[in-house]
Amino acid sequence: RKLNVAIVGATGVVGTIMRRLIAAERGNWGEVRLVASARSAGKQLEVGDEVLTVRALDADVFEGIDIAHFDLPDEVSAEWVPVAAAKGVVVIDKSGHFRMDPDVPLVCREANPEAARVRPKGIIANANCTTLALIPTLAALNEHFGLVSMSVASYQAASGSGKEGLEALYAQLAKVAGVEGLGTAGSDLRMVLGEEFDAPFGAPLALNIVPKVGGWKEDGWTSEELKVRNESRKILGLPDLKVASTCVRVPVAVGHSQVVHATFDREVTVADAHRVLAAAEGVDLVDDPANGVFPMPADSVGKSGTQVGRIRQSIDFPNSLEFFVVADNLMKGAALNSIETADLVRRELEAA
Ligand code: 2RA
Repeated sequence: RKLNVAIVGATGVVGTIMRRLIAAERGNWGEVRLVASARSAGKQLEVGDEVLTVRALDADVFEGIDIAHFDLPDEVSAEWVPVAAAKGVVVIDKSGHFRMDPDVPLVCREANPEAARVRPKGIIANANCTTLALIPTLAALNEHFGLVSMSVASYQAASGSGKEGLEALYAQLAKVAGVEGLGTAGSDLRMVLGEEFDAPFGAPLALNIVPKVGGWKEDGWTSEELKVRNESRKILGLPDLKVASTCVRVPVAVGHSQVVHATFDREVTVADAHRVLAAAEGVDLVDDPANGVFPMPADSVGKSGTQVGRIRQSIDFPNSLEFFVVADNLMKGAALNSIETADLVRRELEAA
């Protein structure tokens, strides 16, 4: 029989992409079930040509489901993922709640596909979008050159904060458009936007950048910066990887970019890196400086591959590379990675 799949959190920006990706592989599945909060229950949503009615999240909604994709706030996942898993559903959870649990694999198929088979709690975690943008490139380079450390600075899109973030950015852009000289004198930007536009980024995003993504943690780090470090270590199987990270929100709709300084245990030339990355799964090499070709968030939207370019051998550190990575944060950073992990599980269950 064909397996049945649920999308839990089907109405958000990631849920919309999940429905599109499931529609593209509809033939692989029996029933597709859409689940959301009670507020959205009864809504009619499309999955390809089908119109499905959204069901409310409750214990009964998992009856007959084999694999469930969860895209819910951390505290809601913490409560409901175990409910689904207890019913024998394999859950692929995008929240941060289970990622660092030693009994929950954190899977990115370009790095550790085999980890998806070992899931003592019936739960597989999907990493944070910023981490996932890096992993395909890092996994390939690590396999060939031995990754020792990395320093990362991110340029993260507003949609990382979901529908609310995207709508706030568009509202701010509409407000600042055409205001001559705005942002050049005193605090005029803050006055035009008004305090209400501080949400959800903690500061204006139009004509600005915000060097804080996620919540504050100890010693001035943010949750996002710690996720890049801890999740990269776990997925790459490098518990001692040295990582420094600074995460920044920029006025971009979709596409998380990162500047990376990565150090390896041997010398790596640009030609070496090109050879490896041109053949790497999940990586699009976009690096032709002579012709002005480099990755940008505007070109990453909707793409399955992570885009990497501006690769340089560090002038003062021959074992280090500088490069620029961009990924659609809603695709590889969220929906696509979850779909790819589900594909690993589906093949395993079908072969059993
Ligand atoms: C962000 N990484 O961009 C977060 C979302 N998971 O805000």
